[in-house]
Amino acid sequence: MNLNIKNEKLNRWIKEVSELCQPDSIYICNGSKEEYNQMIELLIKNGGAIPLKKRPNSYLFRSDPSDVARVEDRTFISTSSKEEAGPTNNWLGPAELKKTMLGLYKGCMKGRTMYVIPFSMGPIGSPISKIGIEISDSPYVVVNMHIMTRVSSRVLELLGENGEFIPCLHSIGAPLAHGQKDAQWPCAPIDKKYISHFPEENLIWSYGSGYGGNALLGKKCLALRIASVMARREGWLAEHMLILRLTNPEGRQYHIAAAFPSACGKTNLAMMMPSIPGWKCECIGDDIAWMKIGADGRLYSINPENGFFGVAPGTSYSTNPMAMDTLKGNVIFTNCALTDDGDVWWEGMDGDEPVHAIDWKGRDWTPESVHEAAHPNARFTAPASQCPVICKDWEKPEGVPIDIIIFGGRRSEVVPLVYEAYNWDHGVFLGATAASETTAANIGAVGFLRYDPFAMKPFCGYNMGDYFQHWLDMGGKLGNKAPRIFYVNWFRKNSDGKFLWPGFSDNSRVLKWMCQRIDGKAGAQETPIGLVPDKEGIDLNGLDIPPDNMRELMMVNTDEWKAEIPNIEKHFSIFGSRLPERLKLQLKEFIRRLG
Ligand code: TSX
Ligand code: MN
Repeated sequence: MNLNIKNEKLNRWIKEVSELCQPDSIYICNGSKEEYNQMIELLIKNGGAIPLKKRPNSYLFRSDPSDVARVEDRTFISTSSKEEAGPTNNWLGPAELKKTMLGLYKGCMKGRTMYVIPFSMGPIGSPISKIGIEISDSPYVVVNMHIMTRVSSRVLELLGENGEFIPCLHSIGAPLAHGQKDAQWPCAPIDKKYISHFPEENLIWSYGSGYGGNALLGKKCLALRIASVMARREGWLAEHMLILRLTNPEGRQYHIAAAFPSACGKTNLAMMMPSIPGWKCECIGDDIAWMKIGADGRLYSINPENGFFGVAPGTSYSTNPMAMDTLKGNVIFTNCALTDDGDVWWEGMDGDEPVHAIDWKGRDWTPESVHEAAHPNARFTAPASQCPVICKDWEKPEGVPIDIIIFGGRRSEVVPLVYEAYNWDHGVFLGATAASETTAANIGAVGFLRYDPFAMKPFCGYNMGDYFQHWLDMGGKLGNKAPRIFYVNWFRKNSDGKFLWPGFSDNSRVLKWMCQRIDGKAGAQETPIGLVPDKEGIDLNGLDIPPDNMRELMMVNTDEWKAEIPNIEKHFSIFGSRLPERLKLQLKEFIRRLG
């Protein structure tokens, strides 16, 4: 077997995996358009891809009903000691986990082609980028990786003979016997699914699922879980953050990175169109930020991804027009509904519901149906380059300098629209205590407060206590060049249960206040929780919002915050001795300020 690959480690790994998984054939991907089209043709013939008449070069897939989301219960951080994985991760020892998974991988690609996918997270050749090689038996994974990462033979060239890469092994876990008819979405049952990370050897093993973050291993597995460990080792940050550039009417640019738990509208904010005249917003990324300290001592960020893997339901011209325009062609849709005229549809799209559609399970659907037409976690995979407001500098190898870091969550009560941290350590405290109320988009009970520190709970590849310490250490290195840290809540409600803040485009007013804070042009009031805008702080020009609403939005009720303290203490207690002293001090000072 001569695959014409110069990298010895890669050759050895391909040989090892093919002997283990026993595929019928091996194909090395080059990332070309022709390859994409060939793969799509194959998927139309055998893989359930439905071409969409209404959108050029766009296809709909329907997953198995058991394989519709990331599987956090089946996600493992496999370090030598459980302590290293920490209290927020599932842990299994490497020896045990590898033994189990080797058993599953044995012969798992029989009857299938094994694809070798060389990809770069970040612009190819950027000093912040990392190279991964995904081996997968799913052509659906290949086409999605083409959009979400930079798949290219140039990656293999860059690797050379001795270059380092992150091996990402993926199988759907559904070997085919001779003559056996393939399923439309082959995958393994839930108890056989494993999404495993071996951070001590920069290794990812995924088995049994073909969906999203379980299978497109460059995203959550590499760019967050493995990268977070590398980032601590190497002194940088791998974060679950959107990145945007805001430009004021004078042309001054501000770069913002923001972390929110799921169902808070991260993609909507990343592509937001400001409602205040003269301000411009451009998207750099909607999900992941890799941030390194540059030669000038500032924090520079790249988006390691090449596309958007966004939740479709709720996306519309009113919530996110720039996303809608991104989706006009060259898109893969998964688990959306199919309309009679050959387009996709989902709940929350603009206009009238279709009178008839085919739902995500392939059944007839009408507005009278009791089931949803699209799965709530239905997705689009679209090239970032197609976003009308993609920033011209989004692929700059050195990244953009971050001025502002935002944390946030969905809280119907207690938390004001916006406040600023007193200093870096206080900002880390805000990130570490970020919490959100669950919605129908989450699993489990609705309206229940869930702590999701830095929006990284499902994505931190090591002990989260150590992760907090790493953030504190980064503050020390950044000194007075550190970005300023803010906390936002777009979701506060009045006593009638109505949202107090219009959100969406009007969030630009909140971002403007942050920019003016940076420039020393906006005042703030000291409160026990942090710095809140002055009465005239937020630009409300052209917005019809009653002064009483603004008062309610900004209100800091000391008694309500005192009631949060036991929850924060309980949340912190799980980190035991790994909880940094500096965070304990922040909690103590917060309690003191509350009086
Ligand atoms: O994404 C949201 N953002 C950020 C936008 C840049 N959403 C959607 C969240 C689900 C993913 C929001 N929902 C936001 C928001 O700022 N705010 C709200 C709550 C809200 C919803 C509707 C209205 C106002 C607030 N107004 C009307 O329905 C007219
Ligand atoms: Mn995400």
